Amino acid sequence: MATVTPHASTNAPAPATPQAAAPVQPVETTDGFHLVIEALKLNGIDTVFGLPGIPITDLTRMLQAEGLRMISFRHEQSAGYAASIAGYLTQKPGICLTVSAPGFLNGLTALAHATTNCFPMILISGSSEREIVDLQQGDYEEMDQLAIAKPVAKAAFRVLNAEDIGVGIARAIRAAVSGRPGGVYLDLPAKLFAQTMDAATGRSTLIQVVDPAPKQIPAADAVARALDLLRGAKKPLIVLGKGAAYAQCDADIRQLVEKTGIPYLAMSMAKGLLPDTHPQAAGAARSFVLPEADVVLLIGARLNWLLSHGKGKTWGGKGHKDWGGQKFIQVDISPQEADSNVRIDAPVVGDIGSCVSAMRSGIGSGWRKPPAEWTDAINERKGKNVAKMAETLAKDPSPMTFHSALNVVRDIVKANPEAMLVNEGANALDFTRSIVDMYKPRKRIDVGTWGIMGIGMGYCVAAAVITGQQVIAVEGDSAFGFSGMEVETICRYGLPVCIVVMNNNGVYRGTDVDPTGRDPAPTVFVKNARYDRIIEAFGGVGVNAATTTELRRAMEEAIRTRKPTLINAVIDETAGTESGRITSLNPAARKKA
Ligand code: ADP
Ligand code: TPW
Ligand code: MG
Repeated sequence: MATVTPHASTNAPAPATPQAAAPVQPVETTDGFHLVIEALKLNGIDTVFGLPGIPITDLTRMLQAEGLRMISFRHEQSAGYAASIAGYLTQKPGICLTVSAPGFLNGLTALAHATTNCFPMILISGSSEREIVDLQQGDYEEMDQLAIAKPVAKAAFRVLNAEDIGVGIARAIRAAVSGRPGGVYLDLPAKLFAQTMDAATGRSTLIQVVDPAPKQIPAADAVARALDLLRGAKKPLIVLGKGAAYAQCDADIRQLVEKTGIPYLAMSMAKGLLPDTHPQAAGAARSFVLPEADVVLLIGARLNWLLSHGKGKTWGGKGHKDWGGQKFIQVDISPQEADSNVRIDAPVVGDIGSCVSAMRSGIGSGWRKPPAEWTDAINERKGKNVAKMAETLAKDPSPMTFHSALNVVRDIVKANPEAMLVNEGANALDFTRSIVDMYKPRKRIDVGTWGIMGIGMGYCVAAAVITGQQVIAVEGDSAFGFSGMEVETICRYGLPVCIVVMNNNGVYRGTDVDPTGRDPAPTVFVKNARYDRIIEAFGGVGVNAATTTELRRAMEEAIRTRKPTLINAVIDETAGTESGRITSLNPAARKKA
């Protein structure tokens, strides 16, 4: 516990820096600042993502002085996204620290994103004087932040007294990581930081959370019901979602898949949980297996829009809302997830590690692999689709297309399977997901459940800081723009990040025109922009790549040197499609349908 000089009153402004106040007759006292830091440390939190300002500037300095990593961003949204993905990668809550009202609001999108994606994260924001805020007397950055955070957070807490900091942080940690993980808001009013107390008393108020994410063992009859269903299947299919990747029980999942011999689909961020080149991978035959399968085992994947809500034509239903006739088994930690879209015949509620290992033991040794008719049919489709794709990838047109550029990225990722891949955009996202194979778990991080733009650079920073691995980001030119200023952050911390901007001059395509001839069309950007020059302003390496040879050389060099690099990949502006793969979700397309 740090020793600080006592302040005249709890309202006294904090010293500008921890060093600034000369310790006159040090007394063993502590304050709100140090209690927050000690509580985080006590719970194994070693990194904070944020942006300084009143009232948390000194907290950011002290965090650093006390040995935590304080990663300082240019916009709170990026810091928040970084915290959310750090939570996903580590199973510990990612911490985002912001100032009051506007800083808090900038971080709020990421908090909502964490909750939506089931990532554990804590947004800690400083706030203004409660007495003034609640009477709406116009305080500096006045806002009732707790009330605003509640609807988008899994839980929200406020601490008013320094002796409650330990409880506040313990509750925030438990709420973030237990059960279905999510985003938690922790409101720390400015007054709290300067409150002092006797250090020994302060220490005794802190809580080291025991077993923050307790195992949840599935009921034996639920497991038996699921296995009975699976055993009777003629055309079984496993769908792995990012919950399965989050759970970090990779060997168990692999054994379950391989022991049963059931073909599987990996959702975007579950790619690499088993290598995409695995013989049971059915991704290349997705549109065949979804409508054909008779029993589907979902592991950590929700039947939301990304899986067409488990019904409609994708699943073999007659109309767009019709059930396709398949039975579902759903493994999930949330007991409320089952039946959210279609009937779940066998819910298995528990943590994925426990559920998968119970199922694995339950299948025993006499398990019959799925009928060859089913697996052969899948392999035939796969073979055809892979051959067709190989043909397209082998072309090397000028200018580059998404395919020819991504063929390079595909090779580079294959040669560097430990690298983290960050991905956002529309075409830049969809083509990367289908073209670039992943080989290891939790290496692909992307737009997630919302298909959100703006996660890019925040994810790059977190991925590099947390894993220490090379990061490769494949970014649409529009997507990149949402967080582009964070290339300064990447350069400042000297992170091994190679950003490839797939520059097709706009959102989806660069070809739209304003029918009146007055303005640029809403979807287009400055033609032939040189994104590579942005990073040069901060001492990073910028490369303009007009050919696949230039792109390959630049990526190889970035990985060899581990220097922050931004490659402007010049892509044919006519190559993309509207909304990438989700054109059908546009209202106009629906009207036509
Ligand atoms: P995807 O987008 O990859 O399909 P989703 O985000 O829709 O994945 O689904 C993830 C699911 O995983 C959520 O329903 C969540 O409750 C569940 N989940 C997350 N962590 C665990 C865990 N440790 N054990 C069990 N289920 C989990
Ligand atoms: C926060 C809507 C979805 S995809 C996209 C936007 C604006 C950009 C697509 O252009 P990009 O990719 O990145 O150049 P490409 O390869 O197709 O040209 N605001 C937020 N999130 C979303 N999803 C949008 C807007 C959108
Ligand atoms: Mg674009």
